Formats: sequence, structure tokens, C-alpha cells
Amino acid sequence: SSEHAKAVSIIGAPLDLGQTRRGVDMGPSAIRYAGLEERLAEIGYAVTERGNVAAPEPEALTVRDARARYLPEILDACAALAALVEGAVREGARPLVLGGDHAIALGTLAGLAAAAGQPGGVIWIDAHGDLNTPETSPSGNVHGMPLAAALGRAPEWFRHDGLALPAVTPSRVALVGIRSLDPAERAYLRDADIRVFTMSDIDRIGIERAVREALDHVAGPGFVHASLDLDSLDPEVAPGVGTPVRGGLTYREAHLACELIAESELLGSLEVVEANPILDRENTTALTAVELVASALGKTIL
Ligand code: EXY
Ligand code: MN
Ligand code: MN
Ligand code: MN
Repeated sequence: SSEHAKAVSIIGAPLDLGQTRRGVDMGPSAIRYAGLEERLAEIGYAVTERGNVAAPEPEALTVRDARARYLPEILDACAALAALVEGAVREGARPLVLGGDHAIALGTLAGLAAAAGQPGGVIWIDAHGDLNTPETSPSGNVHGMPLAAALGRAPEWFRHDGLALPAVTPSRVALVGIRSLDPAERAYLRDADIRVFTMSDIDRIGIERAVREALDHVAGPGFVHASLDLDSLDPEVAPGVGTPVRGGLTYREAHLACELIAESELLGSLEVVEANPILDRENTTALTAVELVASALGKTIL
């Protein structure tokens, strides 16, 4: 049915340098332990495990610039991830990247852009915009910046030999589930051709219409990617995240979003980020991640 292969390459990116809570580096293990590979095999995928990219431990590093903590090390890790993602696409498989904090999305998107030879589109499902630059960030946490970096903003900060930037086109970006923006992110979004579906919009028009319109917006040449930040879900459903925000997607809304993504057959790749087993209850967030990935890759109830 789909032009996309029934082959998936799992790539772990256990990076936690983009924020300050320990434990998100265990996200890939937690998601694998929750039964990812078996779940994908059940729905007919040929799964290849690529293991993890190397990610240094913060204890072994020093912060050189508080405006973007650990940025040089994050860019190196993202470049390594980009190479694996590019390789998976060239082999005809769909990359499925497991975070790690959301900073890794810069590597995923750069790898997709390198494989495609051009920027693409992304549906970004998140409580946050991740559109800060080192100059506007209130925290210096790079996991609040990857979408800005992938869009080619603040290039003097994010330039790296191993990263094809810009990796995404503003007119092919849609944000879904948004409920926490900083002033500079809000100002940027006022003028950018990015579609934003806040939680308030979703309350009004429903998740189905929001995701259908988001998918229309991101469709196009190059590639279409989905970046799923687990903090898009309500913290009661997904407590194991470092930056929870009340008022998020319900379990069923998140599933419907993923089912619509699968039905659209637009997606060539997927990533799921911010799972933190130390903050979780009995691996429930990782388990939810596995279920959502299965829905996004075509699992249906009937
Ligand atoms: N906007 C805030 C900041 O830049 O520090 C919070 C960012 C949280 C980002 C999470 C991963 O999506
Ligand atoms: Mn995020
Ligand atoms: Mn987030
Ligand atoms: Mn558009």
C-alpha cells in the first residue's frame, strides 16, 4: 500500500545533555524493554536494531557557554546520529529514533535532509515549541532549541560539518499539542508560516481535524518526519518526562493522532523522545511510547 518500506531501523540516541534531569539517557533502554521490537514484528515489519549512538556523560564535561549548555558535544552526537539515519534511509528502511532528550531531533532531521538532498517537512507533537535559539533561551537547555536549529536559525551556533542545515522548510512545519511557549517563540511564530495547533485549538476543533490539517501542511518533497515528544501527552498519562505540562493530549487523542499519521502514508521516519524512566511510574511512559509508535506505523484495532 505505502511507498514506504515495511522495514524499520531502530536507532537509540541516549543523549541527556540537552536538559538537566538525569535519566532521559535511559529512554532507549526503557522503550526497548517495553517490547518495541516484538510489537513492530507483530504488525509485519522487518526490524533491524542499529544500537545506540555514543553520547557522553555530563559529569565528564564542562559547560563552556551557559546560553547553550553542552552544545559542542550535542552537535557531535547529532552528527553521529545523522549519519546513521541517512544510512538507514539509503538502505530503504524507515528510521525509528529513540531518545534521549529532544535535542537529538537536530541529528535526525539533518540525516533525513542529507539522504533526501533537500529539506523536508515535520509534524512536531510537543507541549513546547522547541524554537528557542541560544540568544532567546530562558534556560540554556538545548532541548528547547532543536526545531529552531533544524530550520536554519542562528546558524552561527549550530553549524557543524556533519549536519545538513537547514533540514526543514518553515512552510512544512506543524506543531501539535502546544501549551508552553516562551515570549521569543511566540514572536517568531507570529510571522513564520508554521501551522500551530495549541491544546486550546485541539479542544475546539478536535484532534482529528488538527492532525489532518497538520499533515496537509507538512506534505511535500524530500521527506516527511514525525517528532513525538512524550511531554505532549498529559502528565497523568505520561509522567516519565523531564518537563511535564498539565493539560496535554489524552491517551486516546495521542493514539488517534498516530493512527491518522499512519493512514496518511506520508511518513518516512519517526522519533520518540524525552522518556525518562527515573521519573516514570513502572515504565508506563515507555510502554505508551511503544503503543504510539505501533499506531503511527499502522497498527489498527480491528
Ligand atoms: N521553552 C523552555 C526552554 O527553552 O527552556 C522549555 C523547553 C522544554 C523542551 C522540551 C523538550 O520539549
Ligand atoms: Mn520537545
Ligand atoms: Mn516538550
Ligand atoms: Mn505550508
